[in-house]
Amino acid sequence: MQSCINNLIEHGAHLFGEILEPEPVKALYRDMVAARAFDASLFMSEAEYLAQENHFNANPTPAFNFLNAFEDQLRFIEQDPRLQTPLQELLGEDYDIIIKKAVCGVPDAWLPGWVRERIRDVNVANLGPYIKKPFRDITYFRGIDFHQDIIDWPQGRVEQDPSTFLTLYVYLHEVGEHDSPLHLIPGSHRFGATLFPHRLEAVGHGRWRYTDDHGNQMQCEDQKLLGGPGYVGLWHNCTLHGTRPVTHESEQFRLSLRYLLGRSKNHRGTSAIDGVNRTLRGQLEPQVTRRDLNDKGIARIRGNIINSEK
Ligand SMILES: O=C(O)CCC(=O)C(=O)O
Ligand SMILES: [Fe+2]
Repeated sequence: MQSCINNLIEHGAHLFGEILEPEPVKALYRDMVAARAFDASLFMSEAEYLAQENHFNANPTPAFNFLNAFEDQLRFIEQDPRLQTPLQELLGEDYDIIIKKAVCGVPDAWLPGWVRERIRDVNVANLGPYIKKPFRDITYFRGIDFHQDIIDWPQGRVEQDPSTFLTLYVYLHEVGEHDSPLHLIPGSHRFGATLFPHRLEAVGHGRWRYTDDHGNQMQCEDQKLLGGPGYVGLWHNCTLHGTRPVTHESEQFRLSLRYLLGRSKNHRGTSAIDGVNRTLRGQLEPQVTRRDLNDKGIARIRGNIINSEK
């Protein structure tokens, strides 16, 4: 447990590795895959897409959520003491699941031509706005540029304190190089929250120069999270991470679990996350987190840093 807290302080992440029992993870994966047609039929027609007012509300919520049908099968993960114990230490015994969702990495072969054209070079290729409404209870990505998970939580969105939020990611099947694995930048949390798109310059293979909003710089390296069913990673909400799209060499789409955990608003006193946060310099309660969207939630800044590696 101490190693989990120390790793969050040192690296902004703790990688549990393949700690979950593979059999129930594989069964969950099989059942999830069987519950939906994961293919091109998820997408709207272009006419339907154009009839939408804006790009908001294209993500799962606690109530409208594919995972709600799998509550029983998720319990062994959520109640695993090797996860619960450090999380309780970090966030308090009564920590909240702010949101849990299934995340799907979409292969190119599913994309209608008109969608491909529209998302070319968009750095947050959240495909939600292109997906038929009933299927938006999963988040669909075609890679997402380096970001901090605090991006979704500028001040005032929720009752809980977003500076306590941690992301827990679970792989449900083998995730290799070509399957859109997470790329994490250890140490990047130390600048606290910075504005998206982040100032990251490729300086070599997997190496980056990261500049915060005040001109401070650090050299860092990204780390690919490769692993099989039951692999778990946990990261701070200021740790930079992203994904590249599923490649043509991949034989599958990626389906993973993503939990956002936070300290409950009723929690009294402090918990270990406060100690982690005290070691960081920079903003932990940003008022603004991004400058890439217009007032309809549509990308106005293009370009994609994670795909620019030298
Ligand atoms: O699964 C992905 O492609 C990226 C997921 C991610 O970073 C997130 O859900 O915050
Ligand atoms: Fe993320």
